[in-house]
Amino acid sequence: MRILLYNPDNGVTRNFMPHLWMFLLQSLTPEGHEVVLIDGNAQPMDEEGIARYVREQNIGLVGIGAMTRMIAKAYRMADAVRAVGVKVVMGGPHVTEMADEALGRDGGSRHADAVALGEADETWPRIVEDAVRGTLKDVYAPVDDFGQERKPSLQPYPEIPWDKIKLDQFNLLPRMLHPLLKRVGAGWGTFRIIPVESGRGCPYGCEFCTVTGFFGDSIRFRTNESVVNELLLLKARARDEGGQIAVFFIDDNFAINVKRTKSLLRDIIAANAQVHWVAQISANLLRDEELVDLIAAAGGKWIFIGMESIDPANLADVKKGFNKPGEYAAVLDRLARRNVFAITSFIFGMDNDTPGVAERTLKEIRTWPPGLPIFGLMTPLPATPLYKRLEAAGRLTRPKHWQEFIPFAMAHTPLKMSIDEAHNEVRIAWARSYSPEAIEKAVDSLNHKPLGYRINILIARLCFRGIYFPQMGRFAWLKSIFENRHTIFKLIRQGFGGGLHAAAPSVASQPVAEQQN
Ligand code: B12
Ligand code: SF4
Repeated sequence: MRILLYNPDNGVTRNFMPHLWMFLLQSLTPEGHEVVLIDGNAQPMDEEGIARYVREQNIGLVGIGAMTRMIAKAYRMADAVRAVGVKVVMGGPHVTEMADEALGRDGGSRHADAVALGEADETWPRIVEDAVRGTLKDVYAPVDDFGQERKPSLQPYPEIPWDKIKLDQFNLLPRMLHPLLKRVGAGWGTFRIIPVESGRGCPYGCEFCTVTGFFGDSIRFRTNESVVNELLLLKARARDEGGQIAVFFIDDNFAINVKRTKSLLRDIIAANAQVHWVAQISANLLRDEELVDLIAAAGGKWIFIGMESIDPANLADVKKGFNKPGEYAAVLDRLARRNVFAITSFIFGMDNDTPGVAERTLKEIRTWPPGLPIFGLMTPLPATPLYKRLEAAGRLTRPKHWQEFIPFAMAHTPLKMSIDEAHNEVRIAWARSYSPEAIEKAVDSLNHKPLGYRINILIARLCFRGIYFPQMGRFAWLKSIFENRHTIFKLIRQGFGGGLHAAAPSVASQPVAEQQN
């Protein structure tokens, strides 16, 4: 059977990396079937397009995975596939919580023939076999023989054949940057960010988050060896094709067990398996100097930190009191001293937020080393404790907000400001953080570092700007490049002035050096 795994786009932002679930399920598909992957972020497709594809390519089963944010599109695509008589199975965090919605048991129309609840590593092979036999069930739950929920072990972990998978659609380098990047060194034909997981689960249970409910509060890890081998495979691929590969460790808290993280990082270093990587780590775990030393030595370049708020009352409200705003600056300095920078994520519209929260937050951020701040709005995702609390209090203004996804729009009223005020705060935060002046300042603040770091932060800022300001088309990109021309020309002048080759390997250039070893 030919199986299509499809991940919809949200129509607003482009994901910068493919989704791991597709590669994982592809690797877990029983032999004898062919699996095709389409990520709507890289290959945009509409309902007509998917129906045609399924017919022309003789697809026998379509698997669709989606976050809440893309679920409306996912349902429309599923409907189009079912309309041509092909079965659809859906999985992922949204339908796990809203299986009745997907199956049309809540009074709405049916979108999926089957739903895979939770982690599907062990149920997927069964789903495929049932689909072949024509005996698909409505619901597949990860349970043992006694009906008890079973979380798949990550030992063993399937080998994802990164050396063979076609990744053309995920090259992130715009052509217009080629002349500048060529100056950085050979090996810049492609640049891809690949998702890798080293463990699953998070015990913290923050109120707005689905992770503890979905993956559980006990953490399961892959073996160090399996992670190291995956990195070596990716590194070899980048070398063979004269390109760059960076890794996003998608673990929700990569250092949740510090002892184990240190041992993994030591093994990565010992195997010379360093690639540049990003990981999510909560601020409280970054107090450990030795951990940060190892992060830097093992290739860590960007750490995503869910700071959420600079207000301890807000943090306590959402059960994230382990975040201590008083130590944010020290944590970021500790990282920056090792040339590791942070993606700092904030949520506005929390219950203790008042108008002016954006500028108050930005004032703090301006005292930190340059990084990539991102701002979102408090969103009640289905089945989270936050959703339940707001629903019980009658505060949800759009209880089924996912049925009509609007980016950066609240679905409940915060306590101390209006919805419009919250929207305005997010707009201010993005506009002031990603204005050409702010970008120039961030780039200039790294003047004492090698040029590669400055190029890196410029490109990253231009890309991150697109999370809020529509930047999907060529024209939008050209406009953004025009607005930032001073900073871009400054770097080009420095690059062609010879400064670049004198520079030590940097965020941007180091993998080239490593990969040529
Ligand atoms: C990496 C990641 C991202 C990446 C993008 C996704 C990518 N390209 O990988 C980035 C950083 C860009 C991102 C952004 C956002 N993310 Co995010 N992200 C994650 C993260 C950390 C890992 C995803 C992952 O690969 N997991 C590992 C795989 C193996 O698990 P999985 O995807 O769930 O797949 C398993 C099952 O669900 C199932 N399955 C999944 N799909 C399918 C399909 C079929 C057919 C079947 C049978 C089974 C199946 O089988 C898989 C194997 O067991 C998750 C948290 C988490 N731990 O999952 C959050 C998570 C998915 N993100 C979330 C959110 C909210 C967001 C944002 C909206 C945040 C924000 N406020 O801006 C944005 C939106 C992005 C967008 N473009 O629309 C939520 C989604 C909750 C929800 N109900 O939708 C999660 C769960 C985290 C959370 N805090 O709750 N994210
Ligand atoms: S927000 Fe992060 S730390 Fe909190 S429960 Fe979710 S994954 Fe864990």
